[in-house]
Amino acid sequence: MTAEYKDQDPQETQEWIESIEDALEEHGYERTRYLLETLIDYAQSKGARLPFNTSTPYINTILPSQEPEYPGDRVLERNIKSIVRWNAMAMVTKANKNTPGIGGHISTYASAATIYEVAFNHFLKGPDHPKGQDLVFFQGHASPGMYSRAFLEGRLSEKNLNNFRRELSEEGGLSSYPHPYLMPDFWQFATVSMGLGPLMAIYQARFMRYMIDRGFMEDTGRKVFAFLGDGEMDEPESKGALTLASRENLDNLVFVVNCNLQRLDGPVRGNSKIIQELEAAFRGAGWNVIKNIWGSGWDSLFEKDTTGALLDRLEEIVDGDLLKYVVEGGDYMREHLFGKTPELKDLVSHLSDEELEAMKAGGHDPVKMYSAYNEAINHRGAPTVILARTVKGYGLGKAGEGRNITHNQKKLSESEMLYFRDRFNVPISDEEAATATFQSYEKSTVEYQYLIEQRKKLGGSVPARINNPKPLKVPDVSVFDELLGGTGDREASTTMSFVRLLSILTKDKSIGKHIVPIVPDEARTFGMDPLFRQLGIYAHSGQLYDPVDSDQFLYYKEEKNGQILEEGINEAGAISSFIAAGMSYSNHGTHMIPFYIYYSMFGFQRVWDLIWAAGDMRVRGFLLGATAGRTTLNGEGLQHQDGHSHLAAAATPNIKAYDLAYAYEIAIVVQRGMVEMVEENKDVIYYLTLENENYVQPKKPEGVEDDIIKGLYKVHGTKAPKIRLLGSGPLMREVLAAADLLRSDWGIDPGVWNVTSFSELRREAEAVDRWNLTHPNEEQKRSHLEKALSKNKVPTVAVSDYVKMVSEQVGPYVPGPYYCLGTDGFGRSDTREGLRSFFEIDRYYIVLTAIKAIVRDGGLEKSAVGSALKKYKLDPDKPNPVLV
Ligand SMILES: Cc1ncc(C[n+]2csc(CCOP(=O)(O)OP(=O)(O)O)c2C)c(N)n1
Ligand SMILES: [Mg+2]
Repeated sequence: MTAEYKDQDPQETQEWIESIEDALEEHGYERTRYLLETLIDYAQSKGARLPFNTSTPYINTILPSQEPEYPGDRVLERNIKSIVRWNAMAMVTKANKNTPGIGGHISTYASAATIYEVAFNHFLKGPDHPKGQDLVFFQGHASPGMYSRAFLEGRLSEKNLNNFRRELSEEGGLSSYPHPYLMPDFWQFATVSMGLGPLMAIYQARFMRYMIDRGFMEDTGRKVFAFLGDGEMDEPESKGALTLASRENLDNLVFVVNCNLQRLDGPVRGNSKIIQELEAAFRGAGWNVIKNIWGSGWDSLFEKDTTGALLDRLEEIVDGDLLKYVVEGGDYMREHLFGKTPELKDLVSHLSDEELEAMKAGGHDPVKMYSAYNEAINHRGAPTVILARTVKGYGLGKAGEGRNITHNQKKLSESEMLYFRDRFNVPISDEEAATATFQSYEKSTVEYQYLIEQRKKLGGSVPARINNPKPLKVPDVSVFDELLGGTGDREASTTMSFVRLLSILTKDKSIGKHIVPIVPDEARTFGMDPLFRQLGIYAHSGQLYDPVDSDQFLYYKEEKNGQILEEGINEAGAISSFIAAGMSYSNHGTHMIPFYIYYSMFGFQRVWDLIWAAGDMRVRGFLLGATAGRTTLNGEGLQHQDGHSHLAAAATPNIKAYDLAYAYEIAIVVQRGMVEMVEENKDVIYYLTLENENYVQPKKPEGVEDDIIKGLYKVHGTKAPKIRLLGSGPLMREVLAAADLLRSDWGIDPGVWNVTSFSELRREAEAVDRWNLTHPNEEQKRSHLEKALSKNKVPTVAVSDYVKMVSEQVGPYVPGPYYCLGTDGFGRSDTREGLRSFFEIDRYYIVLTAIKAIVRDGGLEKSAVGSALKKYKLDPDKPNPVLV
C-alpha cells in the first residue's frame, strides 16, 4: 500500500485480513489469489486507480511451510563445499603470490559457493544423463570455484590448479574465465563479457525449442541455466530480451542471480534494493520470480512477527544498510536494524550478538536454495529467475567480507588464511593453511564417494563441452549451377544471388533442413520474402491469425516448424540466435548451419563483442553483411554505409571474410565453407559482404575455384604489364572500366586481378613469411599472393569499397610499389557515381593513381599526371573526403 495512506479504520482492515486468512486456510493459495484478483478487477472496473505493483514484500517467495525435504546429506555437502571454497581461494592466492598481478577473484565464488554446490549436487544434468545435458552459463569470474570442484572430482590435476591464469606454462594452465576456445572439453559458454551471458542464454533456450518444434529432438525437459551477477544485470543486454523469454514461454530457462548487492567498485544499489528492482523488472516482463533473501535462521523471527513490524523495518532499509550490518556485525545489527523500536528489540532479545551475526542470507542456505531450484525447474509456462541474496567475500572476514574492496581482493595473508580455515572448519594444519595447500579427498572417503555419486546420478560432471555431431553431407558445388552459369543479359545483385543460393540450398535433400536463415526485420530489403512461404517463419505457437496478405501466394507465413528465424529489429538477439544455431553441433549433436543476413553496418560495428564470443565458443556459420559497401549502398547515408566491417572481420581470428563481386564466387565460397564446417569439423565463421548494385553476373571462368578461396584470381593477363590493378567486390567493375580507359586513352594494357579476400591473402602471406623467418636454411616458401604477382615487379593499384587499411593489409607482401584507394571517412547519401567520385575510388581516380604510379616507376613522363587530371576533369583542390 502506498506509504502516504493512513489507515482510517484499522478494525475494518483487520476483518478483511481475517477473511483472507479463512480463505487461505480453507481453500488454499489458488482460490485466495483468485478472490483477490477478482476484487481488484472489480474495484478497477468501478474506477479505483490501482497503481501497477510488480514487487512483493521483502521476504522469501517460498515460505518455510512450502519447502520440500532436503534430499542430500547436509553434513557431507558442507564438508565438500568447504574444501571447494578452500581450493578456490588458495588457487587465486597462490597464483598472485607466485606471479604478482596475475589477478583472479576470490570474493565472487565465496559468495556463490552454496548456490553452485546445491546445483551441482542436485540439479545440473551432465552429458550422460538419459534426458540429455543441461546448458549451463557459469558466472565468468566465479571460475576458480568450478576448477576447484573439478579438481576434487579428479578432472583437473594439482598442476592445472597451480597454473591458474598461466595458460602458456609447459604443463598447461587454466584459463582465467570460461573460454571454450581455450578449454574445449570443459567450458561450454563464454560469459565474462558482462551481459552477453544472459542474452545468449535466452536465445539458447529459444533455439532448443526451435530444434524440438522442427523435429530434430524430443522435449526431454533439458534446461538452460544462467548464473549471473547482480551488477551484471545493469548491462542493457542482460535485460534486453526478457520479454522474448516470457513471450515464448521458455520454461526451459532458469536465471540464477547472485545478489551479493555489490559489484566491482561498491554497492549495486546503495540507496534502494536491487532484489526488489530486479523482481519488478522480471515480473513486469512476465517471468516467474523466486526471491531467496533470508536463510532459515530468520524463519522463526518472521513467524514471531505477528504485527508485521519486522517486515516493515526490512522494507524501510536499503542495500547500503544491509552491507553495513555484514561488515559491522551482530551488535551493530542489534542497535541499528532492530534497535528502532522496543518491539523489534524484543524480537531478537533471546539471541546473542554472535547468533544474530550468524543469521545467514538466503543464498548461503542450502535448504532455501534447494527449494528455489526445485520450484524453478518444475515451473511451467514461463522462465524463472532466482534472486538469491548472498554476501560478497563470504567467510573472508576482515580481508573483504561485504567490503567495497572485496572484488579486487587477490590474495590472503597467512593470518587471513588461518581465519578462513577456521571459519569453514577446513581440516588442515596451520602450516598447510599458511601455504595455501590444495586439498583433495582420497577415493575411499565418504566425501569423495558422495561427490562422485551425486554427479553420476545427474549424468556426469559439468561443465563439460561435447563435440560429437552426427555426420552430414554437403552437396557438390554443382547444385549451384544456376549461379555458376551467370545471369546472361539479366542484371542481378550479389544479395539477390545469395537469396537464390539460399533457396536452392534449403531444398537440398541432405542438408536443406539443417540450414537456419536468420534475419532481423530486413528480409524484404534483401528480397528474401519469397522464402517466407517456402520455409515458413518459426513461431512456437504457430499462426494464430489470418495474415493481411493471406490471399497472396507469398504471404507472411508463421508456423510451429517454420525454418526462418525472423528476429524483428534486434541485431543483438539475431546474432545470439546465430550463436545458438552455430553451436548446435556441440550442444545438441546436430549440425545446423546458420546464415545470418543483416544490414552490414549493423553487424560488427554493433555486435562485435558477441561475434568475438562466437569465436570463443567455436560457433560455425555464415554472416552475411548485406547492402554493404560505403558507396555501393548509395542513398542511405552516413549511418548505414559500411566501409569498415572488413577491418573488424580481419582482426577476428576465426573469421574468413570475403568481399565478393560475382554470384559464382558466392557459390564457391559458401560450398567450401559448409564443407569446412560440417565435414571437416572446423570451427570457422565465414563473413561475406553482399551488395544491392544490379549488374550482369558473369559465368564462372575455368579453374578459378581454389584461387577464389585463397583470395585472389587473375581476370586479365598481359605479357609485360606496366601496371597491375586489383579490384574487390563491387569495385571490380570500376577496375575493369579503368583498365579500358588505360588501354584506350594511354595505350597501356594493365594486368587485372580480382581480390575476393584481402584478409585471407594477408593471413597466408604472413604465415609463410613467419615460417621463412625461422627456417632460413630451408627452401623458402612463397605465398599465393607472391606466386601470383611476383613475376612482374610493376606497381600495383588496389581498390575496394572499404577503408584503405583493408587493401593495405597485404602491402608488405605485394611485390613492387603498392597504392590503395578506399572509402575512408563518413558516408553521404547520393548516387553511386557521385559517391565513388567523392571518395576518389572511381575509374578516373584509379587511372590517375595508375598513371602516377607508372610515372614514379619511370614508365611515363611526369606531365602525364597533370594531363590525366585535366582529361578526366578532376579537381586538384577537391577537399579530402576523410575530413569533410
Ligand atoms: C562488459 C564488461 N564490463 C566490465 C567488466 C569487468 N567486471 C568484471 S566483474 C565486474 C563486477 C561484477 O559484479 P557482479 O555482476 O555483481 O558480480 P559479483 O562479482 O558481485 O558476483 C566487472 C565490472 C566485464 N567483465 N565485462
Ligand atoms: Mg554482485
